[in-house]
Amino acid sequence: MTLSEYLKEQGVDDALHSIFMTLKEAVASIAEAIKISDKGKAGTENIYGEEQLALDVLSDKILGELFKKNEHVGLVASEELPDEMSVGEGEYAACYDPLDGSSLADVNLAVGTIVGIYKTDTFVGVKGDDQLASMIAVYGPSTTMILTVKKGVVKFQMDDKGEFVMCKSDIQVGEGKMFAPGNLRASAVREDYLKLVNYWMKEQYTLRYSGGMVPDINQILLKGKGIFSYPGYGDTPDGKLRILFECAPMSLLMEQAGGASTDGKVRVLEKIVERLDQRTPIFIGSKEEVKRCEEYLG
Ligand code: P6P
Repeated sequence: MTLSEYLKEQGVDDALHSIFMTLKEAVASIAEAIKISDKGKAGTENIYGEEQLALDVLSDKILGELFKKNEHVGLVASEELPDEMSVGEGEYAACYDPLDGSSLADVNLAVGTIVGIYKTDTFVGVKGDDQLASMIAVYGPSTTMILTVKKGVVKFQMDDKGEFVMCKSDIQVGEGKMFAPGNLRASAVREDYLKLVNYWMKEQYTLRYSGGMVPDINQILLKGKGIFSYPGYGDTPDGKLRILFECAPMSLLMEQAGGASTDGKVRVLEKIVERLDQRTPIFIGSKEEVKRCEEYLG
């Protein structure tokens, strides 16, 4: 079953179907760009002061231009741009991290694209629960998309003709001993995080942390188990991961797959986005593991 056939079978409206066709084209182009493009620096910085790579800028350009051409998309926001941008009269809005973990591309590790779709005329004031759909694309040995239109979670793989064919339906996340402990440096000053990481180690959990949130969450979704943690500490109490561009789209996928995602206290999907760059600590994965994080990090 192709992506288009799946979306039609789910009764997705023409506009959302069209937006996913745009995403399919963008993911295929970004996958090609990663293979052939310069992995060097763009000589620019994003609004977070993070050095942009040529690939960051190129991926952002690919998505921006394709969304501009889609009559249903009226608003976009990108992690690589300073603010949200009107791109037409469409009712739908797309927010994205065009190439999350891009610095991993120059050491040939998997990277990804993260997209959330809303029906809104501004992202200020939305919460992740308002998303109509979300998607992650992983550029690894193969190019894949995992997505939800809030009717469960499915995976598609790009074939040699650029078509996306379903390879896993009804993705479910249960329990299991696998952990992806982000921001481990926080355990040097946060006794509670040190205790939590020690628990996972003492219980002989399998460590699976790549430094790329997309492949790390992709792994938890596909293995059907595990926990990804990224706490804050010191002068970054909310960590580094953005609600709008990273945490909300991933949290929708995880909850739709039967997992959970909180900031240590409340569901990430309930958190109101007051600023586009707003960050949040995140504990996402198997339900019982998220509960354990909340107990340890109360
Ligand atoms: P750290 C990549 O830069 C990213 O935004 C996420 O993809 C990843 O999970 C996190 O940052 C890694 O952060 O602090 O381990 O480098």
